[in-house]
Amino acid sequence: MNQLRKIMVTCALPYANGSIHIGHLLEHIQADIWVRYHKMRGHEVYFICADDAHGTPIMLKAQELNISPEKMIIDMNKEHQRDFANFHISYDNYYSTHSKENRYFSELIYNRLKKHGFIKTRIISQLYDSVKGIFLPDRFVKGKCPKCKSTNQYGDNCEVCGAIYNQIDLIEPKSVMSNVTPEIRCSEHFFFDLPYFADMLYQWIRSGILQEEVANKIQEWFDSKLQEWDISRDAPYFGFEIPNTIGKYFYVWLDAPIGYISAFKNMCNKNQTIDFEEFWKKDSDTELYHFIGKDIIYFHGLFWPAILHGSNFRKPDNLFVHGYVNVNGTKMSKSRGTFIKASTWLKYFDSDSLRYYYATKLSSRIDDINLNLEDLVYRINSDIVNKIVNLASRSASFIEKYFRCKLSASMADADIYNYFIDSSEGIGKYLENREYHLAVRNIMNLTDIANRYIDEQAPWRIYKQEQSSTRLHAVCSMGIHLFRIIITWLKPIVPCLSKKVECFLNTELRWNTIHKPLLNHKIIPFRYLYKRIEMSKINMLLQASQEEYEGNN
Ligand code: NOT
Ligand code: ZN
Repeated sequence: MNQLRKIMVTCALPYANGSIHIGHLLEHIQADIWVRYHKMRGHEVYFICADDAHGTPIMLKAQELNISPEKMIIDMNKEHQRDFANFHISYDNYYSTHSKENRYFSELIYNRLKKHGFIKTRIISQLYDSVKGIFLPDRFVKGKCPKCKSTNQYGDNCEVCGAIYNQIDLIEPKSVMSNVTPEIRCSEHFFFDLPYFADMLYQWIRSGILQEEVANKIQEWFDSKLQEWDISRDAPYFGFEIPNTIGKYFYVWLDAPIGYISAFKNMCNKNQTIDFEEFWKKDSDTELYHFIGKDIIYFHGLFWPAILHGSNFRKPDNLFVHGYVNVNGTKMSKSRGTFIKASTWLKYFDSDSLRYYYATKLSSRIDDINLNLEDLVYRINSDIVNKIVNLASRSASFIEKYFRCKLSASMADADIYNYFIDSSEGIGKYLENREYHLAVRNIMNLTDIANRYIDEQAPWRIYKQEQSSTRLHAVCSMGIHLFRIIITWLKPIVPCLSKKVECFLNTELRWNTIHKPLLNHKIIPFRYLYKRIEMSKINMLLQASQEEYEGNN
């Protein structure tokens, strides 16, 4: 028995100004499989997330909807929680960064950083939209790249030549919102002294824990020298005001990751048996992992560990970084209908289908994942329906008809059973290492072996020759035994299907007890476990998804 661990797992906090879509779901499904697997193995795991509720885009979106940001983020939070629940993402707490706990920890961390001299102030020049009355975030201003002169580039970096620059260096800048030429205005800003933490970060990055691609990416930023980080924004801003200032707010990216801490704290408030300190104190021997997309490595690989270190909290043990989702080979697109919302998906397909398909694609690498919808339908029908569910149904029918739903008292083929059990740790290792595609491939190979066993033993032939003999009983029970092992392995991936199977097998599927076959065990009459999915739904899904955005852009 391996040692029991205490683990915190987070996903990136979704912004509170948009719906959950299949791009988000890749990450939440990836993390959920990992969490469910570790919980199944008996570890103490807390799975935490929250809405990222602050910042200019959220403020502007609320204005556009003509409601207060407070109201908008409450509605969004409900919607997000509903969508995640419908995909069976098993959060232990889902909170919001606009919370009293998050204000408390943001202030605490800021005050500690300040006390240690890690916060500097400086006057900077910024682009100001005098029509809208706000300083423009980098994504709200476009102009010509100061380096390669490409047009239509955002205020932070050039998508053509990759140059990183300051928004005031953009040539012919225009506000994306009002299309006016912004003015340059000066204002005092607060900076976090990231360069001070260079040595600590270097060690953290090079300690060998990070995915190689991630370490290399962070290394590039190191090579171009770490910069002080602007953590303040001027009013009007939706966020937390910085203590002892007037009209200065914490930049959303400061309080967003602190949301991990405060969502955990909020859970501890609700469940007093969890010890907050044990998890977040500097030398905690619990584990902390952040599942994130490759676009936010910068924040989690540099600022976040530095801020935690500088304010006397523990650091993450690792970042689990994934790539983006492409649909049918290209970037998700609203006009093509491939920017599919979680709720739209569920009108045409079930949640397990997406979970299973993503699992067949996910690895520990940061390559993009291609969601090919035809391939998905094909894979689900072929793997889940034709192979897995069929294994159960063809065995169960005899057990039900001739043996009063009771499995045999002895095992027909202990060698195959043991071969399956011997594969278990290997499959577990693949799940642990986030090589889900290998876990699934392995499980499907074993499913083929199980089906071949039934094909060769041919219970229908046995029945013709011997009627309801002991051999028929043992062979069909064997099919059910192997089916049980297979679904136990798949339980973290397809929770809905496994729940139905638990009902059918009249037992809880537990990783640590599958080595014991269900001898003499009574099962429930077989009902359909998973319905074949239809190719014709694909176009309906894309169409519906496209319509949702029409006139909405
Ligand atoms: N809302 C952000 C995004 O990119 C993620 C915030 C993650 C939280 O969707 N924090 N950090 N660091
Ligand atoms: Zn350029």
